[in-house]
Amino acid sequence: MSGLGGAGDRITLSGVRGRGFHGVFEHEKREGQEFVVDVELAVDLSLPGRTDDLADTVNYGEIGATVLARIEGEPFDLIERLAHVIAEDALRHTEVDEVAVTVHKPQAPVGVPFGDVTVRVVRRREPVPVVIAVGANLQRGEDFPEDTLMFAVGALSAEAELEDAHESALFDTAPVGGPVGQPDYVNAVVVGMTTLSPLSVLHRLHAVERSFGRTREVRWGPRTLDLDLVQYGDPAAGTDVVSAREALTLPHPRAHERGFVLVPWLDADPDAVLRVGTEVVRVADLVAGLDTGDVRPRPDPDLDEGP
Ligand code: PH2
Ligand code: MG
Ligand code: MG
Repeated sequence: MSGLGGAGDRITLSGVRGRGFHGVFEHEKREGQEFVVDVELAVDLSLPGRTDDLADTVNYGEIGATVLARIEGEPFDLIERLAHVIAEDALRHTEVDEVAVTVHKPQAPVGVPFGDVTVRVVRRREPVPVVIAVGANLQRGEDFPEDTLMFAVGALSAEAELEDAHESALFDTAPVGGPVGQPDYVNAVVVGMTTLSPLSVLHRLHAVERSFGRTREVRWGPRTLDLDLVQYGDPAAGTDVVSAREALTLPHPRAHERGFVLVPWLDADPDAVLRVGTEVVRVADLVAGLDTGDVRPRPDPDLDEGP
């Protein structure tokens, strides 16, 4: 379980101080006073722990600068509001799963001798839809690719904390790219809602891949399990995340031209839309414009095949 309630990874920056003009009273807006802010971020730190690369984590210097800008910026009546906007700023970082912000106002006009007054808010992301493409074309021990796929779909919903998850039918697909002669793939798409950050979803997918024996091999080569994050958020509502970072490329740069992603996705969600550059297009329209002869629904094993 991620988040500030559990035992997960954290980045904490405390005691960021500056002069602000927040307060209900006219003299507070005129003269200003000191505000002190603590920020606690729930962030999966396993990747930067391995890579030693600042690009894989949240730069606490950046957090500090935005906090100070909020302290010194537009005056609010309430420190509740100041804490809220600082929390929203923090959640814009694609690594942050949850944030707690404490605002101290030690010189507040309380009317009695006092030590400190604080508000603390804890904020998670609003649930957003995610689209995950699943593929396999190697047998894993006793398990055929279609078995691996079915197990993986179950593990995925739990691991990526998906709500309302549902999956497409399975499709047999001809390999696209990679070494010649690799076996056909079985592909499916899972859609669901998550409150995890985009980067956490990606890390959870890699964890599921590893737990199914996947090691990182040749690009586009055969694999026991491949989980790709196709889209995070809803482009129709403008909540989708667009990212060109090496560690997180969103939306998936080739999804719009891949029948083995689009056909199962349409099966899972007939109303699906995908951002392609600056446009938001219906997956149904993309599928209609493709030659999908290489993407065949698998015969449903539950269907009676007759005498
Ligand atoms: N995945 C690839 C490369 N090629 N071809 C098909 N048909 N299905 C896949 O899932 C697939 C592929 C790289 O991830
Ligand atoms: Mg892939
Ligand atoms: Mg992949």
